[in-house]
Amino acid sequence: MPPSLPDDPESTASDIDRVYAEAKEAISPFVFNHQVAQVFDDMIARSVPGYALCHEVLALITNRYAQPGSVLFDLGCSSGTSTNVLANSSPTNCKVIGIDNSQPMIDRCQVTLHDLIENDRITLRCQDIGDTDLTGASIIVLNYTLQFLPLAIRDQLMTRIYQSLLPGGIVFIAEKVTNPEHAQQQAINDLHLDFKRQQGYSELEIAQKRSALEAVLIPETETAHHQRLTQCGFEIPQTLTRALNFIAFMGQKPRSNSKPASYQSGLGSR
Ligand code: GEK
Repeated sequence: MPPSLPDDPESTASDIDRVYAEAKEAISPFVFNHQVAQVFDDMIARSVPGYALCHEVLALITNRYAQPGSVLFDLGCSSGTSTNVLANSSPTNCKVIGIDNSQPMIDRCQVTLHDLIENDRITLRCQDIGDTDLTGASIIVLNYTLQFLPLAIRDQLMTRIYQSLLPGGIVFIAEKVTNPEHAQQQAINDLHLDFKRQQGYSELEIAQKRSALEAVLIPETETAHHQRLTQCGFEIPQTLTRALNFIAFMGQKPRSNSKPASYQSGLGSR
């Protein structure tokens, strides 16, 4: 079944993901190049179950935890969906910064977020996350980005995020995850394939993209993510959304000498 055009009346056929639609002689590792940037919004919405829900929850988190006058980072901002949520859900004196090391993605983002950039609400930087100074942040977002970083640097990055956040600051992360139980992993993987078929991807597209992502997207277990946050010192690491093998979770840096106020006030309420 060919992919149908999304509901957005402004989208055109050139915005539809056909990157792996034709048979390729050899599959090279996936990169965020111009071709991907052009169709990115369609690609991610049709590949990641729960993508919209993750951003709805990010809006709630930003609304509650963004600290006035602080910095909010979107690491691996791509076309700016999460960056946009940060800007629209935070006090106007917060500085929102989107970081991505792909120039084509930053170019795409610049178009999507044009008005907010013009109004100095958002700054974009084409930069590696490893080179980004995160000082003064009250929220740091890594939506579907950590999975693309080498495993060996993930602990170190999360420690730096913890150290850079203001007291009470939040790290919000969305990831594809694996299940250590083989049967469960198989079942959830099959459902993810069904999701992609339902979104109009052909068997060829699914197979070629999977092969391109093989050594590039390295998922971990939900437990490994929670343990890493706890080891860094984050309180209440918890999963907020789940759709098949994709989750979004958060951790909070403690406010000095006390549990987070929101945690205390939430007790006993319903
Ligand atoms: C969304 N958050 O739509 N430094 C900077 N950027 C990087 C690095 C790095 N070391 N490695 C990868 N990226 C978005 C989706 S996509 C996820 C994020 C996906 C960037 C990369 O260029 C790409 O734009 C992004 O991280 C990952 O909510 O495509 O599944």
